[in-house]
Order: sequence, then structure tokens, then C-alpha cells
Amino acid sequence: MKTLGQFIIEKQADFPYAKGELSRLLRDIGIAAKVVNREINKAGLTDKLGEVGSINVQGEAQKILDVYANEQFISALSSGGECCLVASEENEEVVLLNQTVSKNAKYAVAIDPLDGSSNIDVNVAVGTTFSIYRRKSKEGPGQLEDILQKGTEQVAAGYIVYGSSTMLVYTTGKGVNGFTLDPSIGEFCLSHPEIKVPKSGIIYSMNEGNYVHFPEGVKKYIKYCQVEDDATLRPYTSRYIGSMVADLHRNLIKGGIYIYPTTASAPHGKLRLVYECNPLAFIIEQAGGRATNGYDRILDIEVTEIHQRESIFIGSEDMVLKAEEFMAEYS
Ligand code: AHM
Ligand code: MG
Repeated sequence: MKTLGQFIIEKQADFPYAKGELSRLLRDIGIAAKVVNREINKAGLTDKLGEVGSINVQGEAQKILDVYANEQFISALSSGGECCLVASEENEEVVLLNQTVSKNAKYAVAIDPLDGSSNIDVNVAVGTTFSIYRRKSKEGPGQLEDILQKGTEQVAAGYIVYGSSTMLVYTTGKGVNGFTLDPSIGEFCLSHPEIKVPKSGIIYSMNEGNYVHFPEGVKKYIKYCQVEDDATLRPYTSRYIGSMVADLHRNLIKGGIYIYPTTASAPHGKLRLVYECNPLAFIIEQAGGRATNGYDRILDIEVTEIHQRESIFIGSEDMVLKAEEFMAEYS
């Protein structure tokens, strides 16, 4: 059995000039994930369900656990000292970390501390996404430019899925590895080494309730998924949890496609490029899959603001390519 801590230290050898900062940063994220997991597990018992009463920058009602998870990740990154600033779904502006502890910090981190949190009150899987960049500014407090980098510049990214078991999946650009939390010893243990997403699959995931507002290309692709064809194993199966991390995780393991396109109410897409689309795009590409906005590669999109939205087509390569064909022809 190999723990996340052991694995991270072993993999440090992949980066000959690494001095251990990135390893410590990943370890800090793992620690915060365990604390958040503990609270999610017993949320129904501890008055941690429901809303705080405040609205975040996205115009969404913040859940108690959204706020709690945000505090835990920021506090772990702050005391770890390897991160100069955090861009979070829950904070309008970037959060500059403690200048005393973090004055030599080399990294900037983007997080969605609790993704899919509308599922939290009903005991359905939720997640955390994170993305790590090497800072661009040389010293002093972190600057906005440190986090406004294209997805191709990520040095590491990952997610935690708090599901029937809790898993942490991450990449440093050398493949994807998954770790399952063993609650009896409180450690993430390597359970899914070198994850590869199947080249094709039979699962499509999207909120079909928005069908009338979807671009024509997506409507036509949905119809394609529903047509009977033995050669391509259609009709496909529809699965949509409403927590992108959980939907992505299932499709990563089994093969499938997740789409959140533009809609009438979300003309640029709903999901946020910096802390939702980019980390998951990095993971899926490292696993051999594909992530685009229906036309262009997610990781190549210019980043101009931390809460920028983007549409996303992500998953098994052949399925994403097929959906793109429909976008090119009809949208
Ligand atoms: P959140 O970060 O506010 O939870 O929103 C992101 C979530 C994704 O996890 C999920 O796939 C999507 O929003 C669900 O949206 P919808 O309810 O429109 O289908
Ligand atoms: Mg989210």
C-alpha cells in the first residue's frame, strides 16, 4: 500500500530541480481535503447543512459547507507557505496569503472548494477542484498575473470527489493517479494508478432540462446519442449527477462525455474556466481524453479574469470529437 504522501515524495524525482515545494503544496491540499471530508460525512449531524444567507460573486447562495471548505483550503495553503495567492469560486478577488509565512512562495492556486454544492443537502456526491501555477511575479505579494495564466501553464491540477468513497485524483503533467481515502487510517492510498480514459464510451452527461436553450449542434448531438446503432453501441446511456467532478470522475473511469454548453441564461457557459474547466481539462488530457469548448482546446483559451465562464465538452476523445463535428456543422 502506498500513501499519497509517499507517492508525492517518490514522484519528486520526476522534477530534477524540485526542492519539495510543490510536493508540500499537494500535501497541504490533501490535508485540507481530509478535514473537509470529515465535515461533509457528518454534515447532517452538525448543523452544517443549508445556506449561510450570503450570495457569492457568482450570484449563488453560499452553503455553510461552501464557506467552511473555502476556509479550510485557504488556511491549509496559507500555513503551508508555498502559495502566494488563491483564486476561489467563493471570493470575488484573489486572496493574498500571509506575507510572513509565504514571502518566498513560488505558486498560485485556483480552487472551487465545494463543487456541486447544491447536492450537499441531499447526500449526493460533491467535489473540490484545484489548479496550481508557478507564480509569474518575482517576489512580494502575489499579483493577479500569477493566476491569469492559460491552462497549458498548470504545473499540477486535480480534484477530490466526496462520493461513496472519497478520492483524490491529480496530475503533474506525467499521467493521472487516483487515491482513495482509507478512513480507518486517515490516509489517501494509491488505488487507481495511471488512469486512462477509454477512447470511447456509452455515457453522455448534460442537463437535458436546458435542451431548448442549447446550441443547435448540441441538440443534434443529443439526438445522435439516442439513435439506435449496434456498431457504436447506441443509444447511449444518459447520466447526470449535477456535480461536475462526480460526472467527470465516472466518465474518466468508464468512458463518456460531459457537456455544459452555452444556454440562454449562460451565454458564455456556466462553468468557470480558471478553477473548474482548466484543472479537469488538464486531468482528462493527461488521461488520454479531450476537452474543448466545442471548437477550441480549453487549455489554450486566454484567461482575462478569475471568474471567467466557458462552455465545455470533456471526456473520451472519440465522443468529444463527434460532438465537435455537430458543433461545426450546426452551430
Ligand atoms: P457550483 O460550482 O456552483 O456547484 O456549480 C457548478 C456545477 C457543476 O458541478 C455541475 O455540473 C453544474 O454546476 C450543474 O449545473 P446545472 O444545475 O445547471 O445542471
Ligand atoms: Mg463549481
